[in-house]
Amino acid sequence: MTNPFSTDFIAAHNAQLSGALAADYEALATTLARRNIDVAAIKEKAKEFAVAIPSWGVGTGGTRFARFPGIAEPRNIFEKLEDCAVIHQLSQATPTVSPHFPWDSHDDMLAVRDYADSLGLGWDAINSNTFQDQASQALSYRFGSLTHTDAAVREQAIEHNIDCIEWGKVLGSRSLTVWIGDGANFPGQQHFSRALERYLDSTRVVYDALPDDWLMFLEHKMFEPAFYATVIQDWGTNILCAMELGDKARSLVDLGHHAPGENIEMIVSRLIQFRKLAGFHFNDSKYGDDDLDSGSINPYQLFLVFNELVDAEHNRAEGFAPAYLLDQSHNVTDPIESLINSAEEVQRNYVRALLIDREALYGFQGSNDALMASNTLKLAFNTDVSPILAMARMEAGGAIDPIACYRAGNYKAALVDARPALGNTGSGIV
Ligand code: PSV
Ligand code: MN
Repeated sequence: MTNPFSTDFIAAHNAQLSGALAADYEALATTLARRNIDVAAIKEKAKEFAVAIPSWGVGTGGTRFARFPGIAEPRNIFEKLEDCAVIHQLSQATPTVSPHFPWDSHDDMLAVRDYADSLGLGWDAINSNTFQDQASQALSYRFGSLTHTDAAVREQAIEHNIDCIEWGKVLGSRSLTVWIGDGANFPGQQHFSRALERYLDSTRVVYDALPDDWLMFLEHKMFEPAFYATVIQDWGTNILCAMELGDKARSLVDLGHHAPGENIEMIVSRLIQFRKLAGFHFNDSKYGDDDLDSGSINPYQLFLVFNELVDAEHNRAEGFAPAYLLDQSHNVTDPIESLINSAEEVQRNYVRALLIDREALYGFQGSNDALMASNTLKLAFNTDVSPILAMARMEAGGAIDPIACYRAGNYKAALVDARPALGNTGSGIV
């Protein structure tokens, strides 16, 4: 592996920027002190923040029409881990990887775990995939998987999820995320309640196979690949299923899986209130499940989501420990750069939400001062917390300017020969 990002390399890069950073950080500390906020305490919280990298996110994504691969794409789980390690080294915000099976399958999962260990990476939620057919599989998921009308197809999908749990045990994961593409493309095609009953019957078997200390994350999505109706279409169906299954089942919120304009932060609040929030697949969207970089389209929405999360932290909501994961598709950027940027954007909105004067907000809510309640949020959102993020990163061993440092390392250019093109330029999801 060619990894130019040694501690010395990063430190030398930081040396050019640390003087300006110290000045910016001090100026921000003064501003925040006037608001009774201790910048050092916020910086420590920033250091504790982590978001998992989706293994599928380090390859170039594609739309239904085309894929334009970048150079030196990772070709297997080992190379994906190498790219994830670079992202974490520079950002110091992404210590874990969320793998997707069978995309990341390998004969020797112990070797995969050892390799991640050697790179300083851990594991987050395992993802199953019964939304595509694999060359080796006996029965097709064309008309569904866990909800298929044919019991044999359902059994095959259940088995795959149980295999995922086994692989996850080897890696040291503690959660399984289940997203299915099952649904209908035509009105009348599917009996809604029978399909949902089949889903519950299938997921109950998977749920029962979970180790005691594991959680099952159910993921909803209102459309695609089924364009008329999906079986687990929204957070309502999701939480009903999670309640049916039991304590270990929670609802995962992928920001792109809702109707345009939906109040996602309110969904988050409801899931927290009923102790059913699994966590997030962070990304951004303009029209649908666009899987764009986090914070690139609607950063205020991301901030409002974190307002709810920090509120729960503040009030010490029982059992509150959501999983933070990215789930993006990078079509025109180097995925490493997009993931570094996105991790920072998610962290940025967490830190901004920490700046909200919560007691003042509760006061304005109580006195129905709508304008000042909104302004209280805006004051935090409009604060440029970049110096806190950069200082936290530098102190943790990361780069003050991770994108500039990454570009200075010429990482991908140096890997072109070692990682020849896959030749897959067709359409396709990741
Ligand atoms: C589906 O659109 C999804 O959001 C699910 O999380 C999948 O596992 C992921 O994308 C990867 O394609
Ligand atoms: Mn997702």
